[in-house]
Parts: sequence; C-alpha cells; structure tokens
Amino acid sequence: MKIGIVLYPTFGGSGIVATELGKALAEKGHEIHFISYNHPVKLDHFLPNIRYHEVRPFHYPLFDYQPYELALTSKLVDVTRYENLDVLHVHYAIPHASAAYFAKQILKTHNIDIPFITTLHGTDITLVGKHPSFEPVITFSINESDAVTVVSESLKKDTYRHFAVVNDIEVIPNFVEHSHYCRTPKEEDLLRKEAIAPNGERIISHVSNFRKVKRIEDVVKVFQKIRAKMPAKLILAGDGPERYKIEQLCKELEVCGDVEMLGNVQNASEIYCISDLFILPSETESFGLAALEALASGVPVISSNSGGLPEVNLHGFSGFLSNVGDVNSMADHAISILESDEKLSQFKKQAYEHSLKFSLKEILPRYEKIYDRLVSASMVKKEE
Ligand code: GMT
Repeated sequence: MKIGIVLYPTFGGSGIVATELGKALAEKGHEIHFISYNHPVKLDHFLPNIRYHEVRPFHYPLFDYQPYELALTSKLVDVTRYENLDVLHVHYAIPHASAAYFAKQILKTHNIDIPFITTLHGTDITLVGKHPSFEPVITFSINESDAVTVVSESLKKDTYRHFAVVNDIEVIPNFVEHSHYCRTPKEEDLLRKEAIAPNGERIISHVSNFRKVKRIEDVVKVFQKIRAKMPAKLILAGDGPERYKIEQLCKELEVCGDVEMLGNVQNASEIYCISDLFILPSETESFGLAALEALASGVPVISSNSGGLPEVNLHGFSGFLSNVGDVNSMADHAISILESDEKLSQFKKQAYEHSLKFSLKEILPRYEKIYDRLVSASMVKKEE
C-alpha cells in the first residue's frame, strides 16, 4: 500500500509516533511518503520504501503569517497524484486534518478519491484545539475524516467532551519497538552511568519538551526530597520555554550540583538505559510516550494521574500515580521504590512487563486494518 504520513518533524511525541509507525510499515513492505516542513528528527536518510516530501511555504512580504496550511494542502495534492497514494494518515489535528480534507476535495476534481485518517495526540484537543480560533475547523475536519483514532481512552472522552464530534473514534494506544530500548546496560552505558553517578547514586530522569504543561518544577522538588533521603542524581533532558525557570529553581533548592541538564538529546533511550526512576508529573498528558519508553527500558515511573497516564502507568505495579502537584506523595512513592535494591529490581521487572502491552507488533496491525478498510471502501466506490 502507498501511504502518505503527515507529521510534525520535531521531538514532540506525535512526530516520534508517526515516524516510528512509518518506519515499521515500510519494513513490512508498504511504501511510505512522509510529508512535513523538515526532515523528521528520528528518520534516517536512505531507508528502503521511504520517501520524504518537504513542504515549503511561499514567502511574500505581504504575509505577516506564512500560509503553511495552503502549502501543505498543495503538497498533499501533488504527492497523492504523482506518487499514486492510496491513503493519507495525518498526525495531530492542527492544521493537518483540515489540510487533508481540503486536499481530498481538490483531488476529487481530478477523479481521485483518497481516504484520510486523523490521529489525535493530545494538545490538539486538550489545549490548543479547543481554543475558539480553531474549534470550528477542528470539529469539522474530525467529522469529515474517513477514520479517527486517538492515543488513549482519556483523549477519546476529551474529544467528545470538547467538540461536537459525531464521527466514531477508535483508541489505538502509542507503542514502542522494544528492541530500540536497553534493559541491560552495555559497556558504553556503564561508562556514562559512572560519569553521572560516580558513587553509585540512584539516577532519576525526566525527558520532555520543557513546556509549562510538563510541570518540571515538580520533578526538581520531588528530586530534592529524594536526595534528602539518599544519594541521587537527576538527569533532565530536552529543551523548551521552561528551561531557564528550572535552572533558577535548581539554584534556589540548592540541588544544582546533582542535576545534569542535557538539552535536546537525539537518543533518549541512552538516558532511560541508565535510569533507576523516571518522573512525569504533567498537568495534562493524553498518553505520555516518554513514560512508556522508560517502562520499555525497565524503568519504573512516578507520574501524575492526569489524562491518559493511568492507562500507561499501572499504580503499584509499573510505578505510582499521584494527584497533579502533590510532590510529597510523588516523593514518598519514589523513595519507597528506591530505598531497597530488592524493591527497585522488582519494580524494574514489572515496569518492563507492563510495557509489553504496548509493543509495536501488537499495535501495528490495528493501523493496517484501518488502512485496508478505507482503501477497500474507496475501491468499491470507484467501481460503482
Ligand atoms: O505535548 C507534547 O509533549 C507534544 C505532543 C505532541 O503531539 O507531539 O504530545 C502529545 O502526543 C504524544 C504522542 O501521542 C503523547 O504521548 C503526549 O501525551 C501528548 N501530550 C499531551 O497530551 C500534553
């Protein structure tokens, strides 16, 4: 099958999920066409069955804002026609779903009827999408999608709650390819671990795009409480608007000496590989891909109980859940896991075990089933 995948090319979770999905589909023999404004960060060049098509908005001095959505729409029309695509799969509603709808209408004038799937990821619904400046377009394009998927039950409820959506929504959780994550550190991992924690301190980590919604200040506060009880180091990976504030907080709480701020990292699995505990205290999180990646590396997770996190992190088994902002409860749970080697290794085992529920081989066929259904339906329409 020839599949066009529209995505954000950045470190955001939706872009990573879309890239990994495309790569896995290509490995199964599908022809994948990634469409975005930049080469996706997690996509190598020269992979079999994979092409990348760049969207370049036209710069003109009259425009205060570049009309990206129109450039994307034109690119979708162009790629669909010239590559003979069978189906489009857009990740993140804004502005991908409405661009796909518009492209579909234009393609009809060329006697092409291409189905499109919209996968909603979270902030396109819970934060940005419901803003009045987007809401009517989002509602319309979700209802006009040939199939709609969301990454958690929680996001499905939020979508129906915030929008007048009448279309069916299927929950397909995010996934991990377990072979990309390490459970047993290799020589080079152990060297890295020794560099960060030379005296065998516990290693706690957090990976995100450093936006307010991630509540990274809670990570630092929880860490301060853990460190008061045992030797520990904190790795903060990622970059974004909160970074400066967090640097300040580390100083105020006098923990800077034990905190490593790495900025954006190409391969977060290297961090999970040497971590003993992962913290994700988000205000809202429709899924929490980073938490799943940590679990797949056998790292227990301390998280908030917001959004889809309870679907990813099993309380008392793969880690613990606390109310948003309850740093005392998060610290107590963290200490209870970290205080003995036996308890830690039990939780590490359980974390990995729980992550198997989200393995790529379980999830991939669910997307393929939707593609098959839509493409068969559009072939029937063509014959009529
Ligand atoms: O908010 C982010 O971290 C980025 C955003 C994205 O679309 O890239 O993440 C959302 O999609 C991820 C992949 O499905 C989910 O794992 C995240 O939970 C979700 N973020 C939020 O809901 C805040």
